[in-house]
Amino acid sequence: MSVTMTHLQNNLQTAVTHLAQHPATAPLADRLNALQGRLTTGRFHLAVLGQFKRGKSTLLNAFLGEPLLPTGIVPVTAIPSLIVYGPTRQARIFFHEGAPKSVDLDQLAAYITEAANPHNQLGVARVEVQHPAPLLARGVALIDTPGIGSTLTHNTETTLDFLTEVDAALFLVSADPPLTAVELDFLQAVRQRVKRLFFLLNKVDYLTPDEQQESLRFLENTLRQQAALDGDLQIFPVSARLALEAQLRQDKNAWVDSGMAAVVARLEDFLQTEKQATLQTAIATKAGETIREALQLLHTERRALTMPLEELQQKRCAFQDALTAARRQRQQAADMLQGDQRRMVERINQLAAALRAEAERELWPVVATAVATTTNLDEAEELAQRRLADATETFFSARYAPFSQRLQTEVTTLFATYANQADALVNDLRRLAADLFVFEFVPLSPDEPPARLQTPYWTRSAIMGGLGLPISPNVWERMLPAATRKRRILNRVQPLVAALALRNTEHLRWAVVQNTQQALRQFQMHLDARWHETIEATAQVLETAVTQRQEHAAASAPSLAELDQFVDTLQTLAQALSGL
Ligand SMILES: Nc1nc2c(ncn2[C@@H]2O[C@H](COP(=O)(O)OP(=O)(O)OP(=O)(O)O)[C@@H](O)[C@H]2O)c(=O)[nH]1
Ligand SMILES: [Mg+2]
Repeated sequence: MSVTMTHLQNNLQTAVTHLAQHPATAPLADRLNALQGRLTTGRFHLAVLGQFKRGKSTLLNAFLGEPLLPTGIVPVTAIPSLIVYGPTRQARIFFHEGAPKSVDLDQLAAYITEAANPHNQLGVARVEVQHPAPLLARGVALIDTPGIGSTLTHNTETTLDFLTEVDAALFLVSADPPLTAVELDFLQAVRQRVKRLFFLLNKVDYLTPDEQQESLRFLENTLRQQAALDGDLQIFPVSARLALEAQLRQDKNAWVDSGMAAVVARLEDFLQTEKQATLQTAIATKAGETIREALQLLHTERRALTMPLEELQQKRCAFQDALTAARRQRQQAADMLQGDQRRMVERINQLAAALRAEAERELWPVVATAVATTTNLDEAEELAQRRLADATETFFSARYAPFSQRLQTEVTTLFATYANQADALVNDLRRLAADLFVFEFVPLSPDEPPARLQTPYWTRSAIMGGLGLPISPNVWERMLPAATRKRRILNRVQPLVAALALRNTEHLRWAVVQNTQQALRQFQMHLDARWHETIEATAQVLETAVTQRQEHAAASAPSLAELDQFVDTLQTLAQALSGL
């Protein structure tokens, strides 16, 4: 762990302990706690992704230096497993319902393999394994995922659902067979969610040096042309199997030959430069601000305890009046936000309806042309369905990202307006408190509310969705004139066009509506928390001071001395954080 990281964690811990002990600042301790949580569990999630049987679990075993995760020649991994740093080897199983359970590592297979836990009948949500491997000590969680694209489609779904939790990924392919269409589809879905990808060509022990070069060239070209990847595209050739063997024999040369030394070096460099720095700076800044906020509450409290009681009561009234007006404005803003949310859902529905109509317009001619131009009427219906499937895929794969990006822009703009209003309201009251109780006013920096919409992914199954109709031109139909037969075929395929257009737009619409509503709930919660931690807390400080003063004629000396000491501690902490 880096020096900065240790300092930051220590400072945060000290601040949490202090803030939690004082009534006025206790809610701010919760905020710091959350930041601390992000720093520790803000563990970097590095997943291994790929089609079934590409060697994902074997690769992770090579990282760990022992055959810990089950591997095999049939689809094996059924549950995502997070491997995190821990001094002892053990696993915790988390279920969709009920309490988690600790088990020995040799029992892992009973929970995470398709054979022992078919269709996840045990209801396992995820598994967390602790292991002392050095790479993990850098605050990275390695994640084994179920392979996609096998006949066990629930495994694909599990992995797709898990993508939101992935920060960066090793995308594993191998040469036999080379990159498939399913993998390319999957890669598209992954790229919408995961910003940083490393490509690994596994099982190179099967290849001669020439074949390996050819494979790498093919992979690079395919990625550039079909997945539109550009820039520096580094693909690491590795043999996970040889790497694991090298680890077990502790053979350094064989480890280098397996290609894994290069992968680990790249990952370490990446974790060092890109990951930690960003996370730490963000957290130190936020923590500094939280502490300054606490200082403002303490200044208010200190003045309230020392000014003449009559003056304090006047100032409390002035603050209360402003607070009542501000609470009304907040309520109005919350109502307007609800209204805007309803309007946004209506807009999403309109956009989806337009997309559906456009899909039908574009897809129908594909079917009509296929039937009109075919020379073999016996195969016309099947041909029309195939062309329709391809055209549907092309149409929707091009539309998904722009559709949700457009809404992302709208949501971000909408939230920015409300966040600015809320910032202004909070700062007005803070300024008033500063004026009334005579201390320097430092405005809170503009808030960055959570506004991320998740981009929905499309899958072939959502696109095709088992809508194909049985095709068996019967003997009777074969005797009809060609024009009549064509008309009958078109009549049968037409509902399929409408159904595919509906099903796909509905899939997209539903995902976007859910995302928008969730983003909005988070946003409102975020605004509420900020308001309570600053403004309602100030009001509370004044109430308490008045009560305290009425009960004892003057503020007691020890309580003032304690406050002063608290202020000193927080000032030192704020300074330490700004230096990180
Ligand atoms: N020759 C060779 N075989 C490998 C290599 N890596 C993995 N394998 C073999 O490939 C098969 C599949 O490996 P797994 O690690 O289970 O693959 P997976 O991607 O985790 O599979 P799922 O969990 O089912 O998606 C096993 O028989 C491994 O021994 C390699 O580098 N070279
Ligand atoms: Mg596996």
